[in-house]
Amino acid sequence: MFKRGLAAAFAVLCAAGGALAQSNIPSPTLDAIRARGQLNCGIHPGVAGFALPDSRGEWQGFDVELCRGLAVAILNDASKVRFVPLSSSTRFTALGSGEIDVLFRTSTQTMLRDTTLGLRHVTTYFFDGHGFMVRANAGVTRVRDMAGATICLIQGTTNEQVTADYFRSVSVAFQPVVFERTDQAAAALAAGRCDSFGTDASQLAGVRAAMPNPADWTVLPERFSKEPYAAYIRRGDDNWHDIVRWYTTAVIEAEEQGVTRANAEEMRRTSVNPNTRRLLGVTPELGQSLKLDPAWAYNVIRAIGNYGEIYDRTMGPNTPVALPRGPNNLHTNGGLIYALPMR
Ligand SMILES: N[C@@H](CCC(=O)N[C@@H](CS)C(=O)NCC(=O)O)C(=O)O
Repeated sequence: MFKRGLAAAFAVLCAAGGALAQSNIPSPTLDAIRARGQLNCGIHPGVAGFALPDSRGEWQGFDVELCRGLAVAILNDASKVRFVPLSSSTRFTALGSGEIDVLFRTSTQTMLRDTTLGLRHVTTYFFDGHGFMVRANAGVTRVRDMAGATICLIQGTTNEQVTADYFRSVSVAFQPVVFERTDQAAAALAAGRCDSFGTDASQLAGVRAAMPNPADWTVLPERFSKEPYAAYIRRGDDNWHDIVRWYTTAVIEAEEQGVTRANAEEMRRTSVNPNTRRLLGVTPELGQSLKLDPAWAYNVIRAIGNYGEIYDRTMGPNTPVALPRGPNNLHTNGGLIYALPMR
């Protein structure tokens, strides 16, 4: 009897020990955000679907929403976020120098970024792949046939290397024309200075949607790389890592559980499902483990909705970007989006 009691006590300690031990370690990033009352969030300077100011000058897009939601998780206020637009080539140094707390900026996770920049990438929130856009009447169907083509690329991106690697691998020559900004590359493409624009396919959909006549442009169906996006943070702040990681997971978990902006309040009141009660903070352990309000994830879902709602609003079929969910569907619907267990 006594032995069994002891074993049970150890089992409880084993399950919760990590969280209890960690809650005493401070997070310099979280403390700084609380002290200034605002999250500094690095975003793309302008691509439809991820981050683009609307006609009232308000930032809209998937990455923008993830910034707003993180501000809600910490400060319970979606307006307590300062958006810092960053080019591809300056984004990681801006993060390293402390100008931003987190980077939600169409940033692919790669091994060398993870191991050499003094940064950490967090949880995959978007699966993409490199593609090429050409004029619809160019008569091109296969990228391999673009021998000698001039290709617009953006400096400091994975896309520069992916393009060079591909053409080298098939021993075909091409001419890179490298720009700092997406709008410069799109303008060069429209003006005929490049035969093609090579970047992540989701962003090509955004660039195409913003062209004066989108039907003039085709995103070729081939994909040349894996471009899984995650938030980036600085190394050495494990509690901040936990917050960004489990915040991103909660947005996905909400969709898996069918918790939406509209029904979150009712589900919080009535659900008897322990997973839902934990997620929505009816029982407080998840928030406690992150040193956040028990209602942190509930507040997030009320403010920005679940993963699918954010997707639909920013790049879904009823938006100009109109990107099919494909790999960004839940794993239960044939996609790759999968929340680690929140318990
Ligand atoms: N996923 C890629 C590329 C991301 C990306 O944002 N590419 C283009 C956009 S089409 C860009 O950087 N634009 C720069 C700008 O407009 O400042 C990476 O992590 O390197």
